[in-house]
Amino acid sequence: MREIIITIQELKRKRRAVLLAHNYQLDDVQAVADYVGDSFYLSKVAADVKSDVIVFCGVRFMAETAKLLAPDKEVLLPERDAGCPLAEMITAEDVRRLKSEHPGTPVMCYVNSSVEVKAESNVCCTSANAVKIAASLPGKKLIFVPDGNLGHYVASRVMEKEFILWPGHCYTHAKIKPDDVLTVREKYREAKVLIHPECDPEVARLADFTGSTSQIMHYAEKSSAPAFIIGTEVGVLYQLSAKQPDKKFYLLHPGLICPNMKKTRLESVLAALKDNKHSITVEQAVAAKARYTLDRMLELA
Ligand code: CIZ
Ligand code: SF4
Repeated sequence: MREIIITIQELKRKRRAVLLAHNYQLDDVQAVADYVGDSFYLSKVAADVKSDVIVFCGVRFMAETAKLLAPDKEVLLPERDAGCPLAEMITAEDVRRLKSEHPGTPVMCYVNSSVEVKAESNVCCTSANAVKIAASLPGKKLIFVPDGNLGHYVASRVMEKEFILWPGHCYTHAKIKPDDVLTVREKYREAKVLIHPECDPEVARLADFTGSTSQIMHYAEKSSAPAFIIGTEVGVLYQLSAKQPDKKFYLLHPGLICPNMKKTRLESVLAALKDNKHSITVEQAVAAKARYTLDRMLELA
């Protein structure tokens, strides 16, 4: 075993720490983690896990979510600048304006959002549970922020409601164009096309299946198809190929690499454990409201 991995394991034991890694992390970071999954699964782990320290290998909003759900634990984000541009596409002020324009309409925020935006919202969601939660909310109207593509997807599944959408998007997923799908379909005729709902709705429309990373993995596991074209970040290929070596997985677009997710390396994880980098704090003034929004998601999902 590589020396760095041995040292990480030792420090983990010494500090009573667990490593959580998102499905979009580098392969060797996923390999060393105690829990790997999507943000919904990792939120539940953070809320329940017995440890003193959580090292969150992901991006800032995920570590902040863990801190909101486990306020007594030390939550570390190994790379301080690992952010999510989509989460930064809306401010709490924008949400307040939307609410005043649509009085009484509930606000559902994607977990890819700041603590302040969560605090202004009524319920949070991830891509794995957004449809279920939207359908379970009372009323005929819903404000959905900040991902317009995911919002569009949810609206297409919850037809009885009117959706007020925000034009946020993920640069990585937005790279895929409908022509890319048609080209790969032509090349790999036997393959199923699996797409993340952060992609353009025109792209999602061409998919055999649209779902979150965990749902995409589940679909590929259950399907008898020999090959799959994956329309989400490249990190998911690690687990897909490791667990199903007899099936073929092709990335739909070479640009499906999230630069922020890829900032965390084994060296960052080691430094996080050694030097307590970077300790996450959330503003007390908004923590309780944001936590309520997350609790509501965990109840309804
Ligand atoms: O919810 C998540 O973890 C993200 C960012 C993607 C997905 O679909 O799992
Ligand atoms: Fe944000 Fe997109 Fe990266 Fe996910 S893949 S963390 S939505 S920038």
